Amino acid sequence: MALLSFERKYRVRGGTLVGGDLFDFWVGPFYVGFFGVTAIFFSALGTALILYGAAIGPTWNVWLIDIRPPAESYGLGLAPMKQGGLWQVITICAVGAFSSWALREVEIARKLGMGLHVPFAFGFAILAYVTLQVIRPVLMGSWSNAFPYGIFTHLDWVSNTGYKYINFHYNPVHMVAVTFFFVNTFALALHGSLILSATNPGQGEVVKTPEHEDTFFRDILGYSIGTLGIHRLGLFLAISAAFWSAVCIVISGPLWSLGWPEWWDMWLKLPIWG
Ligand code: UQ2
Repeated sequence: MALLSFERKYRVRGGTLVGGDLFDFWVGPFYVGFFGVTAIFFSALGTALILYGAAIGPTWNVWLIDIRPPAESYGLGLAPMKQGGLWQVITICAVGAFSSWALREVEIARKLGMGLHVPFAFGFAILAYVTLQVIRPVLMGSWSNAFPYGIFTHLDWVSNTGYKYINFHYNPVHMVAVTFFFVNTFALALHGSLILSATNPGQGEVVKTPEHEDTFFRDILGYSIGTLGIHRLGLFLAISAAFWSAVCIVISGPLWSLGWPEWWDMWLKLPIWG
């Protein structure tokens, strides 16, 4: 079935979580829905506030624009707009926009009778952001612990936060998260190259099948994870990378405030050395 006729066949009412039939329509290729409206609202307002923050700031240089969270002294309270309040409203807009996007994914998946794996996976990205900008600052008692909205300045935040714990690479959960990111790139490189090799067999050759893909890996490793299995593995690796990233930063401060290299002193303090 051609793409356009397939879409027409599945452009049916229903599956909405909120608003019933009210926003159950499309604009061009885009499904709207209640959460399409809220996504547009939060992203438009958030973007406008970033532009306002840039306008009242010292520079229009895109690399240097910087909208900072409130100073330490404001704790978890509301700050005046120019002293971090802007950052607070922008953060609410960001969480509102990301959540709206996830729920719009849910509505579209329900319409199509699909599983909810896509919004589930996206939920881990949202969790990582919320952990950095909300959960950890709340646990530490001040919004000043969140990162600022600026291209260079958020990189400075990462560097400064890392050095606050002397060498962040000694954080054992950071090690786990990095390992998941690397294995994820490895798996996607294997999968992407395998699919392209099977579908591009060369001029005049017929496209190869999953049997060929299985056989390649059985010949070289004695094992093929399978066409469905590689996607399960990919989803697992990706959500694990996001999840352990969130854990590794949320324990830095709330659970461990010394340098991460010192954490390994626990090895010498184990009660097994006699
Ligand atoms: C595979 C398979 C695919 C794949 C890939 C494999 C036909 C099209 C890449 C090979 C993957 C394996 C053996 C798992 C590697 C394990 C880790 C942790 C990276 O068998 O089935 O489907 O794309």
